[in-house]
Amino acid sequence: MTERLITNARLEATCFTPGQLIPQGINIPEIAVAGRSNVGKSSLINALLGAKLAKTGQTPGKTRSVNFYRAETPAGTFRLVDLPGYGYAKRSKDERNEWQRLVSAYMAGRESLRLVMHLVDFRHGLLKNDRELQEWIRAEGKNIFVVFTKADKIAKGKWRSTRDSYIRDGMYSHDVPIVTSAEKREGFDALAKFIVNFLNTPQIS
Ligand SMILES: Nc1nc2c(ncn2[C@@H]2O[C@H](COP(=O)(O)OP(=O)(O)OP(=O)(O)O)[C@@H](O)[C@H]2O)c(=O)[nH]1
Ligand SMILES: [Mg+2]
Repeated sequence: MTERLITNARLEATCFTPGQLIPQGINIPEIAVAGRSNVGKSSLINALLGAKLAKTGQTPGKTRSVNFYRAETPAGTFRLVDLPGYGYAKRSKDERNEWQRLVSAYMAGRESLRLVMHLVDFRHGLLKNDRELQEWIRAEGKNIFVVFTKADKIAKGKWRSTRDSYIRDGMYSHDVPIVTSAEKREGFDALAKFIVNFLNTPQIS
């Protein structure tokens, strides 16, 4: 195991309504984690931060709030933002609107939001509602980076060809997607490196 690049992680705020969202910090870049319900957003955050801070669960719809985690890197302080899951079929239309209202309120005018990590289940690739999510994030003017989850469900010898076939199918991603498994703790050194490099790159706007 290489030395940890992301340290001193802590939960900063849990926000259930737009009114509870905390203001952006001066010089504190934010990276949000989005994706379908149950794809493994909270598990990935715990693995990346090296601490069990986010609640995970087997039933989709575990995270209902926008959760802000603050951590240190060699590139400075940043926030990782856990978003509620998208597209949970059993949710009512009202709840879906609620998701959109909360997440829109978070993204609107959020200049410190540098990147949305879009988590995609490695077994399925981008499904219809993943593509809708990508279009929506793009319309909000945000950068997307795809990270695959639950790779332990696919034989390791097939990781590269599987990833390449998803890339060929097309997607928005700032860079070549990283393949991870929170269960087996794989891919997180690469992901932490990506984040530090990304934070070190001056923003062009
Ligand atoms: N096999 C496997 N299971 C995983 C992995 N990551 C997460 N899971 C499981 O998937 C389920 C959902 O994980 P969460 O991290 O709560 O997912 P989430 O995207 O935060 O879900 P919501 O908050 O409901 O949107 C849990 O039962 C996890 O244990 C992984 O890498 N491999
Ligand atoms: Mg969650």
